[in-house]
Amino acid sequence: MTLTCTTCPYCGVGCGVLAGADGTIKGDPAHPANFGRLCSKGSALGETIGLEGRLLYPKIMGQRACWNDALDLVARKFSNAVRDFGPDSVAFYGSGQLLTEDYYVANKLMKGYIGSANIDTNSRLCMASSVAGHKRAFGTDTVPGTYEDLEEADLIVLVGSNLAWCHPVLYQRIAAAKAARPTMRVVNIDPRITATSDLADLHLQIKADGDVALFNGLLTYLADAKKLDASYIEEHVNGCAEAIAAARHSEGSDTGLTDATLQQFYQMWAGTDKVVTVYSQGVNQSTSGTDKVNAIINCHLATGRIGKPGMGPFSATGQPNAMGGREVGGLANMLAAHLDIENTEHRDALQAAWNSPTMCTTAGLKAVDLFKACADGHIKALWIMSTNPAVSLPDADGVADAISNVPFTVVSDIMAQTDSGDCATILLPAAGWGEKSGTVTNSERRVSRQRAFLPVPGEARPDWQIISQVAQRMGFDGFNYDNPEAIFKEYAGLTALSQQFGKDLDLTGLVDADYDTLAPTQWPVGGTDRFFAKGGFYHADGKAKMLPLTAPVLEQGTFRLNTGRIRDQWHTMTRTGKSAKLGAHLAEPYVEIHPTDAADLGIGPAELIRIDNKGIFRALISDKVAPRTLFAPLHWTRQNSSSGTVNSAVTVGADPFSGQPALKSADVTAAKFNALWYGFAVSANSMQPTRPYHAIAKTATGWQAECAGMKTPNEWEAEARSITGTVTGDAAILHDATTGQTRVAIIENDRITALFFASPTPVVVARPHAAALIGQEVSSLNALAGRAAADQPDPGPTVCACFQVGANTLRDAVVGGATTVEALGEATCAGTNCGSCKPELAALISQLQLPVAAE
Ligand SMILES: Nc1nc2c(c(=O)[nH]1)N[C@H]1C(S)=C(S)[C@@H](COP(=O)(O)OP(=O)(O)OC[C@H]3O[C@@H](n4cnc5c(=O)[nH]c(N)nc54)[C@H](O)[C@@H]3O)O[C@H]1N2
Ligand SMILES: Nc1nc2c(c(=O)[nH]1)N[C@H]1C(S)=C(S)[C@@H](COP(=O)(O)OP(=O)(O)OC[C@H]3O[C@@H](n4cnc5c(=O)[nH]c(N)nc54)[C@H](O)[C@@H]3O)O[C@H]1N2
Ligand code: SF4
Ligand SMILES: [Mo]
Repeated sequence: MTLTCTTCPYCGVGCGVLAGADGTIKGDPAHPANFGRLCSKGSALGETIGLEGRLLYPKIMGQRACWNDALDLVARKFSNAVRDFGPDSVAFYGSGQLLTEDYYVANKLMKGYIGSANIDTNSRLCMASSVAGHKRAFGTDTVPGTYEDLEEADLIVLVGSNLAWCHPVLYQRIAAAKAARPTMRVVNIDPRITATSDLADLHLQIKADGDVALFNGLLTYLADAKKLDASYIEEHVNGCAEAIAAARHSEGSDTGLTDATLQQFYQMWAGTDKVVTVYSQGVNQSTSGTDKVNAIINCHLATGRIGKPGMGPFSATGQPNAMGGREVGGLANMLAAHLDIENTEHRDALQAAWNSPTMCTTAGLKAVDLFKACADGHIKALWIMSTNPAVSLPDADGVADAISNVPFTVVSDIMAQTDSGDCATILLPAAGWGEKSGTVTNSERRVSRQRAFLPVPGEARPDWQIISQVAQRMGFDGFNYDNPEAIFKEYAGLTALSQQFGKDLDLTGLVDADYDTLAPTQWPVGGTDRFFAKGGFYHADGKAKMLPLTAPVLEQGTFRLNTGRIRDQWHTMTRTGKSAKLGAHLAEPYVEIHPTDAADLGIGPAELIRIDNKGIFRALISDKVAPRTLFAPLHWTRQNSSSGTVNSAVTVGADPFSGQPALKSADVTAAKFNALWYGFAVSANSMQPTRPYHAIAKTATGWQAECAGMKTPNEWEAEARSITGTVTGDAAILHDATTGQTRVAIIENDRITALFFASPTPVVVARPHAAALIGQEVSSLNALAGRAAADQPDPGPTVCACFQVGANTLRDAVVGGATTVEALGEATCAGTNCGSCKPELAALISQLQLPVAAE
């Protein structure tokens, strides 16, 4: 099998992948992001490239259409709206998952040809506060450091980052460096204890949004301990005294941490030169997000710990091309090549370079406002590309209504049915990962190629082509590209403007490079690999700015709902949801709740919790979250759950500088969902149970469904058939009158096609085992028992996705003496492929080796 050298389409680590058309996936040993490593999601890419559920031809109002009609209609509707209502009556909403080439042409069309800046992207939900913080401090949106810094640091501080689950290969690189050099220390700052905490020498369980106060405190500590770098400040930094004065002002602000803990952290930070502070959404997604970014950067500037090996602030980007999107100006408040909309010279130079008929003059609508403008009728034509806002934006139900309210909405996606696509007028089939070519830029400014290794299915087309074809039909020249290479070269050449205006982005060295064989390359191309060790900032006087910051007053509502990610799913699950392996880790929408709160609400283990009357979730009772706080994943949608779309319940404010919504802090109410019965089903058929509570997931043998109801069904066989989508076959039913438990097996041609378990209390059954019975020739009695046969022990819930090793198997191995992660790997294979489950293996080992109680 020939393998193609490409880049993973998921997180911003940007790992190199060797991929084959037969689904072979390997880490690329030569790629400087991962040196051959892959996490569980990357390793399972082969399971997600099948055509199941794909959108393969254009659809207008639900009906198949030809490309000609579809493109003509889109061009006509956008042109008409611009003619009748002006350029600001139309909008694009894009994504950090678009390739640089796609992104570049979308921006060019909106800003230089339509003449509006109404193009915002999901990066607004993701990186906007980092962008704003960088600009305030450095005068440019630049990540100063590299991945090597994470290995060279003596202290890594992770703030609002669950790196073990969200940037697993970076986490593994740190873990390996720490193992090789045990003096290296890691501090994790998160209101929640996470898989990442496992690597940490110190976990600061900070109060949500206590970060500005924490880093203000650090700044005053550094000043008092005489740890400031006076000569660096003198030569390269403005605003230090004001920043320290403001920090002193917020002394005593609430962080939720004890003085002793604070002192321990401050001493560690002050006493270690080589510090990297890594931050992600616990920082960005907050009403004080931009201030958090600057509070962190203040401490690095004040100590001159920036741009040197092993030192610096490091914003970990989320999406594979979050960084590339920022480079091509993919937000409503910036222009391509790091140029500024507010600057007339920048605008004129870009318009001249494009030779375009017009140029936007003011910033456009940011994501949340953009959808408000859709709701109130200002937007007449909307184009959503490569993102699923009806799930991922706060007030997701309001956003779905807003999209439906726009007279003409286009959704370009690879999937036929998504929550956003369901609200659209027209669906355009995009070529997906493996089928199209282009470039992405990762968190350390490294540009890598994505290369096609699969045929384009059906009538799908790459995004850059769809956008260019619409532009041409709107009567614009400047879009007659033959391939992504032509676009990349135009864009790389354009970064000369960035240089001309004294900015940092420089890809001109790639204009003449061979696109096909382009090796992963960091920008500035041919220049330094780190920024700012010797100053050289991008404010007018060349200096950086420390910001005077006020710590926010922390408010506690009834419950504070924190949201984020799980290890094995990617956002709205349109791709990772196809993998049975990935689905096995956590198979339904859940809310983590502290034991005292669960007791107060009368919620027992595995019962259901209702949030704000907007969502129903499985309760995961755990002391890893603080009392009065809840945590829920963002991944579930209306396609795979009845009410697991967490953003239906998330109504939040936004950061005043970046416009990034505070997705980590919805103020909600919580109550027990009083189900009368709980059910679990496995089936060879796909299921759409539509019960008051349900969630479906792919299994190796078909599908599984969790469900619950408010009314006990009259007839369990009918209920089982309806839920499992099984009309034919014989049913065997077992009902236990004392426990109220019912079991139904449906058997056809001596094979089990579906199993259904119902109970007045949460269903206890070995789920992986039940799924494994589908398609088997098993006596109906055994099937109804829902238990493993004696020679088939129940492996328990899956921990290792790659080798499908369950918690029971692991527990047995630990009890049998495998008391290190390595020994567990040898005994069970767990953790020996991608290593993403290693933090959970370590946690399991320490759980089972409880210290011997004192006499
Ligand atoms: N498995 C997986 N990996 C992913 C993704 C995915 O969908 N799945 N998505 C990618 C994308 S786009 C992104 S943006 C990244 C996000 O990567 P991360 O930011 O690491 O992930 P999150 O889970 O959103 O949030 C991180 C942590 O912030 C904490 N937090 C909440 N409030 C606060 C606070 O006030 N202060 C502090 N200090 N911490 C707080 C949360 O408890 C959570 O553990 O992940 C990327 N990687
Ligand atoms: N509550 C809460 N909400 C959040 C967050 C949070 O932490 N908490 N995090 C926010 C963040 S950081 C992010 S980045 C967003 C992510 O949220 P979204 O961007 O909305 O989520 P995705 O599922 O990644 O959406 C990508 C869509 O593009 C489609 N797609 C895949 N490949 C292609 C392609 O090549 N071309 C086209 N045209 N389409 C393609 C996929 O099928 C999918 O429908 O969620 C945000 N929402
Ligand atoms: S860490 Fe995992 S998801 Fe992120 S790029 Fe690497 S393989 Fe892909
Ligand atoms: Mo993100």
